[in-house]
Amino acid sequence: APAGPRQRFDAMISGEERIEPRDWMPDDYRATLIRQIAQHAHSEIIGMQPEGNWITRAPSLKRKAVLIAKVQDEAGHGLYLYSAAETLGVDRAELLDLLHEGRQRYSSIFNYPTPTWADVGAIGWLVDGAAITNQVPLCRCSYGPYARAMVRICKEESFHQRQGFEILHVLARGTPRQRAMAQDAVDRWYWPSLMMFGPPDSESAHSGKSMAWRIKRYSNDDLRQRFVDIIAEQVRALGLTLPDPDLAWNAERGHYDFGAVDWAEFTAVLKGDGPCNRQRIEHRRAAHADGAWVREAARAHAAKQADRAAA
Ligand code: FAQ
Repeated sequence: APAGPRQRFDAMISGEERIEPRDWMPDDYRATLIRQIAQHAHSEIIGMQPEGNWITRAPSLKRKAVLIAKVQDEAGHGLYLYSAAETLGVDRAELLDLLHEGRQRYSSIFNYPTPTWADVGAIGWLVDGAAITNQVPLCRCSYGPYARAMVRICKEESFHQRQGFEILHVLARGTPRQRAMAQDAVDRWYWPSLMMFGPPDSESAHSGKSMAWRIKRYSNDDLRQRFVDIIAEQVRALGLTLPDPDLAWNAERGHYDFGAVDWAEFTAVLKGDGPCNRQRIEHRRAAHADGAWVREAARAHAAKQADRAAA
């Protein structure tokens, strides 16, 4: 007898074939992808705010040009990701409404403030570094449009990570005040960057299914460990330290041990009680309202084109 759609889907997943928009897929596979891709897209556009804060105050013309390019890349990543989500049968306008109503999430990391220029360096090094660690395996995600979007995004994130590292490297070799500013930024971003990987595996509601469907390839804790192993080495090249007294090489495990993440802080940020949650969402809603005339103009233009084509 011919295989049913579910058997075909299962065989494609276990055979490492890509699922494409027109293929049959289980409802909960579709729902999981919409949740994760929308959250990822929202993170990219909300993630423009903390660094966007420094565009008008970047310390040189060159730094300003690089920062503008980086923030524009984030907008672009948001757009590729909304497009990937739309292949699953949702509309981006609907997803934005859910974000604005607080019914879909964005990454916890973007609820922290950027009081100094060194924060731009720390975001590039730690936040983009964590993002790459999480996203490289997503290039092999079972859903084709998401996996393909990730390939280009990862290339751009690598440039972002390098520019952040270089900012910190320069500051760490600057005046005592610049060095202190770099260390302070690293101290403030280290723990929140570890939280980006999500709750511990024992608390991760979606990991089991997402790993079975090959959306996720590694668990939250495995990726967090991989990231710590990388930054524990890189911080030495910077000549700075990580604010973690328990950070130590464990030869037996072949990994760095690290301290306990404050999961109560993570939960509070997810609930909306982080330092900048309200500001971020208000700014986003205002930006959306300010853009209403652009959407209106685009609709009017499309209608005119359609009329002309019909005439
Ligand atoms: N923040 O069951 P799990 C970037 C939620 S990088 C907020 O483990 P899952 C680049 C989770 O949604 C940042 N919420 O979930 C950039 C779930 O909520 P629910 C974006 C979080 O999905 C750099 C609940 O906790 N990257 O933007 C977080 O299997 C610089 C239970 O968690 C991505 O989104 C969190 N950190 O694993 C831009 C990567 N962690 O639905 C600008 C793609 C978990 O039960 C500047 N996403 N939650 O209410 C993923 O890989 C996964 O979704 C994880 C979470 C690993 C984040």
